Amino acid sequence: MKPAKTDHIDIHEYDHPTGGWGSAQSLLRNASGQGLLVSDIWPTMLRHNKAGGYMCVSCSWAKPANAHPFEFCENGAKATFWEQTTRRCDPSFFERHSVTELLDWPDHDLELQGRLTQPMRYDPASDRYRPVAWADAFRDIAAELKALEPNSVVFYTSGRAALETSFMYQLFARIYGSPNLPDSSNMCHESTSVGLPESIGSPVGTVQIEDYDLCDMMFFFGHNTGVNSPRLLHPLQEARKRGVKVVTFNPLLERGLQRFKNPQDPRDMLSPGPGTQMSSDYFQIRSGGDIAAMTGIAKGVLALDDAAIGSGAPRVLDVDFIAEHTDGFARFEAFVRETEWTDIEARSGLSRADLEGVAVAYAAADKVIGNYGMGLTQHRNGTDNVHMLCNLLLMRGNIGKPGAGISPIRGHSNVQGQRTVGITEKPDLAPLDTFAKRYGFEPPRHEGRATVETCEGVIDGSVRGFIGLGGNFARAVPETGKVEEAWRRLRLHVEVATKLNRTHLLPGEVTYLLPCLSRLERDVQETGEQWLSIEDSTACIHGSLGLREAPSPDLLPEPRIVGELAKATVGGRSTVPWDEWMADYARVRDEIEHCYPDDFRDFNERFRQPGGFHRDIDACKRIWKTESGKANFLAPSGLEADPDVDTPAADALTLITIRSNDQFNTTVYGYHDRLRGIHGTRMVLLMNADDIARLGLREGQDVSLESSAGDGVPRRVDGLRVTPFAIPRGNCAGYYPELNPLVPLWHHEKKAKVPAAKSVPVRIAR
Ligand SMILES: Nc1nc2c(c(=O)[nH]1)N[C@H]1C(S)=C(S)[C@@H](COP(=O)(O)OP(=O)(O)OC[C@H]3O[C@@H](n4cnc5c(=O)[nH]c(N)nc54)[C@H](O)[C@@H]3O)O[C@H]1N2
Ligand SMILES: Nc1nc2c(c(=O)[nH]1)N[C@H]1C(S)=C(S)[C@@H](COP(=O)(O)OP(=O)(O)OC[C@H]3O[C@@H](n4cnc5c(=O)[nH]c(N)nc54)[C@H](O)[C@@H]3O)O[C@H]1N2
Ligand SMILES: [Mo]
Repeated sequence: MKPAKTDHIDIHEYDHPTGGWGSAQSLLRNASGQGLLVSDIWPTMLRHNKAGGYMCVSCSWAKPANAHPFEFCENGAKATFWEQTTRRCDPSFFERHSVTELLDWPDHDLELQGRLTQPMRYDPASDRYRPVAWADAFRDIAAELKALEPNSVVFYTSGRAALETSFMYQLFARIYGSPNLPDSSNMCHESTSVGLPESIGSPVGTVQIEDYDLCDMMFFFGHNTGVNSPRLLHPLQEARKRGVKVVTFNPLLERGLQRFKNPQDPRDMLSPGPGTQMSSDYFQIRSGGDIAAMTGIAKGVLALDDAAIGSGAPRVLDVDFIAEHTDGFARFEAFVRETEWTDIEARSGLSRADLEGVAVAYAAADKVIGNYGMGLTQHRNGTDNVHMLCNLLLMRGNIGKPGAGISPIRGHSNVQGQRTVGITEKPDLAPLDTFAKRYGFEPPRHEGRATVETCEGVIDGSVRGFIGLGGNFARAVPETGKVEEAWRRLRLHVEVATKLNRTHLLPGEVTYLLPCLSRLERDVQETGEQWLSIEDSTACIHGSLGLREAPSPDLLPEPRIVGELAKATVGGRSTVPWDEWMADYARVRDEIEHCYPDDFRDFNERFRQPGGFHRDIDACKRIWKTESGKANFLAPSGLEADPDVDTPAADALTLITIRSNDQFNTTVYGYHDRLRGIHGTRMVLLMNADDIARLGLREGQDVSLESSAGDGVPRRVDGLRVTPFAIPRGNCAGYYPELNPLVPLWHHEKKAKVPAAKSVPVRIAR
């Protein structure tokens, strides 16, 4: 791929808060880039994240019942404009450009072509996508699927498709006979989905939006809130004004967790000050140093508790809670006491005094929320990270009470919900017996392929068919070089998508690109206008009603595409009435309620209420669905982030792959990472100034990075600009997905298999 055209590279420190006027300017630039007028976008934005409106297609952060008149943020609005674009990627575009030619285009330019307008089939003779009728596409794909061995077909989901679509999709895959249901979660919060049940017996967090108004302290571990869940800055700002302590651990100084001005608050915008200070304490931890840091804080808490026992003061540990509700405290305590401060300091890069200071603040707080993101989950020991944050919270009874809890901040807008309704490769996580009985078929009972196994299967040829319900799979995964090369050997490649991306340019022998409506758009079926639903990061279910006209008359809604494919492929093989479901999504909601009665009681009656309805999460009520029946303290095996990489060579660096303020995953809106002061290019390598000097480099120099994973596999990315940045020595950072070719496929979380994208072993190529 050619590097993106860069008109003007400008890198300088950004001296303004998150939000503020910079945010407003960025939005205007974005809207006009999509050919949108203010009069056009206003009516839409007023129904953003509101009861009776549509739910944002960007992040999964909670949608409060008492919504602000403008319940959106800079990045939610950008995502909405990007989808509403007046541009169209129609058959004439594909007539002008061959697929091989398009492979040279940067990600940004591909999606910039606008919304896909017609179903297309790849024609190998002309190397072009050509229009095809929907009926022919469904018939042909079904015939291909029937000829393939179901175990060799993968059904991927990216995290946007609604609960109704996702439920239908997983049933389709299972009736067909494939348990291969990976989703973007496998690259994201799978460490949470594996780690939390072991600790507290629930795969999702325990915090609701109201808890942010009640807490008196918060931790932020490895989440870039100002960019990736900006609406969370609003409750956070309110909390800071109440004097709540916010303690942040992040290798990079991220502006959103430093300073914020609320663009929706005129007083904030017009005041000359620097904005609200969002973190009371900000610690630039070394990548992968979180277990060490949390062990240090726990050590500090134990020391304070020892002192309290000595002086007869009230205990610092919540001993009653620990006795009644937990298991494994003694083992955990032994681990913490035995771990030396010198190791903690070396591994975390933080001082004993600082960590003991955090322990003092933690011991003084009654209600504490532990927030976290990819900085904890995308590591070799991501589940240990999750366990460790639970341990820290459990020490003082901070799970299962108002104002406290654990808050994994999810990614895609319905990624959590997809899991709830059966998108999983693990047979134990779906109610297979209920499916079998209700729909009269025998689902596969063995474990299917998650993302890493899918990549392995594409490379070794055991995966023959791939259906993508959204996403940009081949671009988002590790080892992209090898995966792309092998992709062409697939027999069948089908993508359901809104916009063109790089994965679509990797044809198999038979390849279809099926364009769908987005959630913003009206969906009218035989029984009238259709609602969809999603689950947010705090386990609240919301209705969503599209209001925009479809960008092309030839688009179909996702439930119809899934239903028609299912009908054509497995029509007579179950009792599922696909036609009735496609005609009335309320019928699908009734089925979801039947299969998941505890989570979706009175689904159709409740899902449109403001603020959504909360799924009953046992851990919130201190009911622990673990083997021990208690919340478990789980000690990590050690402090190392990456037990399998030997002591790194002197020139090795640990690469953190990050998102800019101008992207949503592989969707690159533009080249302005305003909050980090990087404009005009994404090909940067952020480095500590001492490392730049130590390695004999200079600012602005063009370098190549190569893998230092020690497995002999060549991996390399060229054309990176050395850029000094506030980052710990030995760490460096650059953008995802450009740097994905450097992530080894085996370099993933031990149990959850999330690619360890925050600790990639690299060196400067000489
Ligand atoms: N605008 C926008 N919104 C998004 C997305 C987007 O791309 N754009 N993506 C969506 C998705 S799918 C997801 S999963 C979320 C992702 O949201 P986040 O979880 O915020 O993910 P990242 O931006 O990848 O990185 C998180 C932070 O972790 C820090 N970090 C890296 N390594 C470590 C470490 O070892 N320890 C600690 N403590 N911190 C570390 C990084 O410096 C970075 O600030 O956002 C969602 N929302
Ligand atoms: N190195 C590195 N790699 C990473 C990460 C990282 O931090 N570092 N993060 C990982 C994470 S957290 C995630 S979640 C994955 C993301 O991986 P994916 O979810 O696979 O990727 P996206 O970029 O979100 O997918 C964008 C595409 O989705 C399609 N799309 C958008 N809206 C819709 C819709 O409504 N319906 C349909 N059918 N299609 C739609 C569009 O065609 C668009 O091009 O990447 C992972 N990869
Ligand atoms: Mo994600």
